[in-house]
Amino acid sequence: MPTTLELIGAPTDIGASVRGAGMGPDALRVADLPGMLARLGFAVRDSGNLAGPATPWAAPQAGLRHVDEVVAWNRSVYQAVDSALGAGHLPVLLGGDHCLAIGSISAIAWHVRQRGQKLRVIWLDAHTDVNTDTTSPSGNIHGMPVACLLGHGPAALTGWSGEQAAVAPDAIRFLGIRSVDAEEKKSIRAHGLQVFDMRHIDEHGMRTTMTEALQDVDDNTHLHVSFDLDCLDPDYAPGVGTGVRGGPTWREMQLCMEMIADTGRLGSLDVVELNPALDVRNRTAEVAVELIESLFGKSTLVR
Ligand code: 4U7
Ligand code: MN
Ligand code: MN
Ligand code: MN
Repeated sequence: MPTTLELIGAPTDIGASVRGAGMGPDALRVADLPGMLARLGFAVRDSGNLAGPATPWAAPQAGLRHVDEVVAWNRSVYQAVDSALGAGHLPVLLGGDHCLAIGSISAIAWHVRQRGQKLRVIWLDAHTDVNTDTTSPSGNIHGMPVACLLGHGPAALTGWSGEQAAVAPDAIRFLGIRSVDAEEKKSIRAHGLQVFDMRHIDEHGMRTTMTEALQDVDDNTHLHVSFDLDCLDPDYAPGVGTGVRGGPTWREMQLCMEMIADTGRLGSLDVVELNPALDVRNRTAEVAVELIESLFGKSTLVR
């Protein structure tokens, strides 16, 4: 029986301060994500788009922008990912901004614990997203999901997996990092987070970097990939709200995805921060689909 991939759209930019990520799910469908996955041999179930509150575009309050709405969207995401996993499907969250990883990864962490598996999160991003309400320079919650998943930040956004920390600090690998706020650096050091930043990729290359990042992934590991499209260099992926120069090329990102695919342990995926309002003829959505094709084993099928 083929693995069933369940696509869950979460059309919102609630955790950002640049508008447009809410159009991400449909841009990925226009770029034929479902068709591509079906051609790879998967059963694909597109659950359509979740509904949630509109984005008020209000100023941050007590260090958090739109916190009630962020909670509401993440609740829907949690439920959808939880029922996909309960049905034995592999959930693919189509964001939406990166705050949605709180709900997605919390649901995944719960199931992984029930199954007695080991969770490993690969965070592909220009940013480490480890701010909290007290450290964030923006108040934007898409810069806080890692902190929330580590059990830090507002009570309303922590503890969702049934434990204060959904993810242990040593279960995360960051890749492509090149924009880290001063307070985030302190928290990275305090938690001993493993950050493979752009300098590391420059000095060692993507192959060595991925070998390191995937070390000790075994056949009891559930691999979750949280793919923020601003991980890529903006030359290849212009359709993002918080782009930073100097990211991996299309080809480097392909190798990253291929090496994750080679583990055979991919168990869930977030595709976030795609902003069609800033894109050029849907190029970033198409690039995302090409990379996700490798992540789900395009190249291994021809070996
Ligand atoms: B994304 C930022 F200050 N660190 O917290 C912040 F630079 O999900 C950016 O990675 C966060 O795109 C980017 O606002 C969040 C900023
Ligand atoms: Mn980012
Ligand atoms: Mn901690
Ligand atoms: Mn991010």
